[in-house]
Amino acid sequence: MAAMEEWAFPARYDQDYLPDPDSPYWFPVRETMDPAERDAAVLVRLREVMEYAYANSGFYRTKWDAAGLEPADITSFEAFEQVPVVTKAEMRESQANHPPFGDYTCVDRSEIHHIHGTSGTTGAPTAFALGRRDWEVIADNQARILWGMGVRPGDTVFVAALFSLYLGSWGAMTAAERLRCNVLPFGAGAQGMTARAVNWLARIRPAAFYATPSYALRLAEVAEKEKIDPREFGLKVMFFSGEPGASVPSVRRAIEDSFGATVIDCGTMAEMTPFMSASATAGTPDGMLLWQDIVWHEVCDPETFRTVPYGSEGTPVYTHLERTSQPMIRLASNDLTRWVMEDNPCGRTYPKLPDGVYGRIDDMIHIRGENVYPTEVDNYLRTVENYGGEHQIIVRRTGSMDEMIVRAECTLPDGQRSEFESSTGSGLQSFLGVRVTFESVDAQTLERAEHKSRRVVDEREHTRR
Ligand code: 8LH
Repeated sequence: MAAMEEWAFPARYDQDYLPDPDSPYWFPVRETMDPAERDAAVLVRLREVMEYAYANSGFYRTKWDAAGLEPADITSFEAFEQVPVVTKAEMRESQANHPPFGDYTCVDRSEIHHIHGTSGTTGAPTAFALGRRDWEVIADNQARILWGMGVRPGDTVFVAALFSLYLGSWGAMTAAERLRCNVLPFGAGAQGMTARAVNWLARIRPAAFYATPSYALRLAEVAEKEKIDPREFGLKVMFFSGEPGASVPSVRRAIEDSFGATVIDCGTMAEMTPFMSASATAGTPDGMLLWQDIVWHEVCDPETFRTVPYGSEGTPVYTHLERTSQPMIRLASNDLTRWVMEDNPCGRTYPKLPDGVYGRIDDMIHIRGENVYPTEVDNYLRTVENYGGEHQIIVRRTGSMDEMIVRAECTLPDGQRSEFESSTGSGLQSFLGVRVTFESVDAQTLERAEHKSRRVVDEREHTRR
């Protein structure tokens, strides 16, 4: 077997490299090799990354000393699964005790190239410090993944996501730059910006587009108001991250139908940038492949953090194989997914998340002994005629019982909605398998997301919200 291309730690990629224009792969060996051979190389790498982190970060040294393990012990994946996971709470604590970037940061402040952060409005934000060298490696890795999606040098990439603390937009932009695309860093979130985006898209006709799935649907609505058919934008590929949607069948279909483009799901977490390491490809456009030679993805039991067998559901746990500034080693995502290992039509030998990431464990609604994912409500409502495109899920405690109220927009005038309400309510109830109180409101009255949607209002006292 030929050697894995540019496989070294710390990583440094040839910045002039571009694949053969006819190749669907950026690195044919790394992407199509026997997975067992790739895993063997990854195991050696995991030890190297752990040695690096042990030598350069008080956080990991203390954590692993307490667990009684050291990097040299990692001689098998079973041993690696004993490495305790890192939680977001630990990172916040580390940053509080070792401000501003925490003692899991392994490089000097002078080497930091970008600072990003969590954008939540409550609680202390977490800062992401990305090294100069890491930034280059991130660009290279994600350019490779964009190549896999079918984006090519010279293509215009329209980035319609927030350009501030959010890493998604910056990650898409640097990747497109490395790929020698022309980038339109349009952004999102300012007053009137969506209507302007519609006009720019119609004028520039980019090949590729990046945003959150909710924002793409919002854009389609605004285009309709502006009397522009989004198909006229001529988009070839639309890639999405940040929230479930691109793998939710009816949401995916709605985007494909509106824009006439291939929809690609990607994304892990900001901490894990290059976050596109879970991504579909042009040849395998459904679900997400796990690019195991960029980030090591495990799908684990949420209690034990041991991997679950292929075919099973669990929570993703991520490990960087190439980052040196804030390497994440077994970062617990708190998300939910299912993984499989099968032949991928694109020829890449990576495992796959066939249904994407369905949502966060914290966002799952537990109602009368049943679990409901908010994305299931979305998936159902988008198949209903006269649905107005937005909804809210209210979870309330009445006495000792939990109650779920779904409030959905309807395009019919008030007074002509009784059939819509009764059939959608009962349809939703049988789709979810739980009792639902269903209400309708006028179309265009619920708030649209400019970034990630937040549709659940959980009024129960005992919940974390
Ligand atoms: C997703 C997905 C997806 C992210 N399907 N859920 O966009 C990628 C990065 C930059 C990002 O969004 O990071 P952030 O803000 O830390 O949020 C991470 C969470 O977002 C992740 O844990 C998931 O819950 C969600 N997410 N991409 C479903 N393709």
